[in-house]
Amino acid sequence: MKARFVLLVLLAGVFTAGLFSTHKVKAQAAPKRIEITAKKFAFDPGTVTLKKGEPVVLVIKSADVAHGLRFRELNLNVKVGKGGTAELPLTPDKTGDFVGHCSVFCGSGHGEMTMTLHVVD
Ligand SMILES: [Cu+2]
Repeated sequence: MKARFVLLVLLAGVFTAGLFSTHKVKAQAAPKRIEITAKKFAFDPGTVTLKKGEPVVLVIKSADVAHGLRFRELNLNVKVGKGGTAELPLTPDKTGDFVGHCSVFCGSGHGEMTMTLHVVD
């Protein structure tokens, strides 16, 4: 009984510490969240402009089947389930245009399903 109480207190402590650290991160600088809808066979918006060195989170929502988004050059890949949402945190460290492709086969137009990250200084 006593052991169980100690465990509860420990768990509560860990949980509280977790909450605090989350708040700290948010207080510093919450990365900008950019919502992108993926549907057969396009991403909307098709181009997103980012600033080099500025952390963002791409929030990718599927409006139909499972999709993915891969930026080979940036070594990034994320998969989105049918009707689901996935988050892709990234901080671009070079300028230029990076073309991402759908990385989950989704039908006849899959090969043309792309979007561009336009990274500026
Ligand atoms: Cu696809």
